[in-house]
Amino acid sequence: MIHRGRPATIDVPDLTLTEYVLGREPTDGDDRVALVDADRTERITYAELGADVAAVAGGLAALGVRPGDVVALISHNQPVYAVAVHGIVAAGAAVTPINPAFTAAEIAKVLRASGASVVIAAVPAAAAVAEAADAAGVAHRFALGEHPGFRPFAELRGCGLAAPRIEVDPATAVAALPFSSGTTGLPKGVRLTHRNLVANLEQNRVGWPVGADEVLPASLPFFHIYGFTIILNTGLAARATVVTLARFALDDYLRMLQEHRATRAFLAPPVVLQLATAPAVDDYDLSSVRLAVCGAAPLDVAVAERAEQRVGWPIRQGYGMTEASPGTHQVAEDEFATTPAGSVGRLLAGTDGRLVDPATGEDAAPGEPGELWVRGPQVMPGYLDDPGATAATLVDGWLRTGDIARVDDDGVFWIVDRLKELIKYKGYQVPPAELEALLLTHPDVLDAAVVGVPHAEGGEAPKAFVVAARPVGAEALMDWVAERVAPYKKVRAVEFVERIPKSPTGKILRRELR
Ligand code: AYL
Repeated sequence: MIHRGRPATIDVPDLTLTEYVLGREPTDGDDRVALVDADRTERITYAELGADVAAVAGGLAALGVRPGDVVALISHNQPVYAVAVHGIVAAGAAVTPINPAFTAAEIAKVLRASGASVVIAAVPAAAAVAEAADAAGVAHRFALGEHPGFRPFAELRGCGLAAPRIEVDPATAVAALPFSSGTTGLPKGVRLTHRNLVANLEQNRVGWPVGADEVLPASLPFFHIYGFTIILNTGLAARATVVTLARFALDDYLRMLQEHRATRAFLAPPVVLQLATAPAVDDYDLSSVRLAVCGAAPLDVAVAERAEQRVGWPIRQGYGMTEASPGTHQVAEDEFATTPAGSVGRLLAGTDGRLVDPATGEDAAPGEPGELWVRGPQVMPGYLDDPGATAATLVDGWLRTGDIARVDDDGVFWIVDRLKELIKYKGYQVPPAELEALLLTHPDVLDAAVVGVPHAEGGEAPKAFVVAARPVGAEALMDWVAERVAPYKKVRAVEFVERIPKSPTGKILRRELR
């Protein structure tokens, strides 16, 4: 049975992402604030944004960047992030967003896999980026500020060149190339076309329209698809004001909501947990916020209800994945009161869904849970350079989500379990295969398997099962991993075992370990 979104179809404007977000009309004369950081040290108006994006696109084109090229952007949230994203996209290139907490080795992997020809880095990440760019052979380096060995991004922004006239087909050209491990294995480049991203912005707008007078607090990172589409590009396309927070700390976040009079909130489950429990919540006036969305990992209903009581606004879920730009489900604003906090709402406009019995590959019986498959204009055409992973993930035009869902008679969905091996720590993707491969390079490790286990703050955290060649301490092993991965990927528990349970074909039996 195929479930349909509300409405079942949607018209997707035939525009590039930047044309859609910034408008085809010039923004000069629009002096309203597009972006400001929480401390009000950097502010960009819509007029400046339009002019700066054009200049950056012109500067990148002068450097030789052409449609089909990839530019890496490695930064925490700050107003200039939007100038970089749309400068890259307006040059016809794809932006590959990278977490600035990555180690040099992790950054180098993404630079190599994406084929980036230019990197743009925030200053705190610049040392690691320089090492990674050396290793990956990326010659063009810009810093969002000043850093030795990097040209200042201000040179591009102030170059005075006009945006190039580019020939890109929004339906096929890639605008963003985020990395995701999807349902299995190592992170892969997710090819999101202009049309995918424009479609998702349109789809979200149907049930969740943001007005030009709104203030959107951006505490979730723009390098993750949630921050990229649902906050940054949604806010700019609406001509609202986006307020950036460089890194999440509860007090800074609450102060931002209060001082900037934020109109809605974008949450992930660990933030909801803090809103439910931290005493600081009572010290701030949060009355400007009307409603909040939560996504990226399962939300505990009791925690959500406690948070709602304390903050005074309703919290309802959105759901999706990087491969779907990311939204596929959302509780529409006008259904907040009638949809329980545990539900992810309905399929978005123009999105189809099915529930498939993972054992048989047939549709699940009515009323029964099954693996959620989704289809719509926001779904990627495939991974970069990985036909095997693409074929395993996209089946007859359907995206297999690797999540188990159920749906009620009215078309309202619940995510009830995760089938895929992916671990989510604070909503961030931790691919077990990456930690397993790393552990196997440790001289004392013969075999290893990593699974997600419940974790108070993170929701879920990686635990390693290890077959040791000789006695080695759990703490020592965890420290060794911690030196080699971004903090959110840390292994947080170790258990030594005699052997790793595997199928006859050598596949790790994670369910048994869990
Ligand atoms: P990725 N409940 C349970 N699990 C979820 C939820 C949710 N509401 N949202 C995302 N996930 C899990 O690529 C699920 O396993 O994109 C899914 O396959 O980092 C995986 O996270 C995808 O992880 C919004 C607001 C989407 C946020 C998002 C998050 C996208 C995360 C739509 O409106």
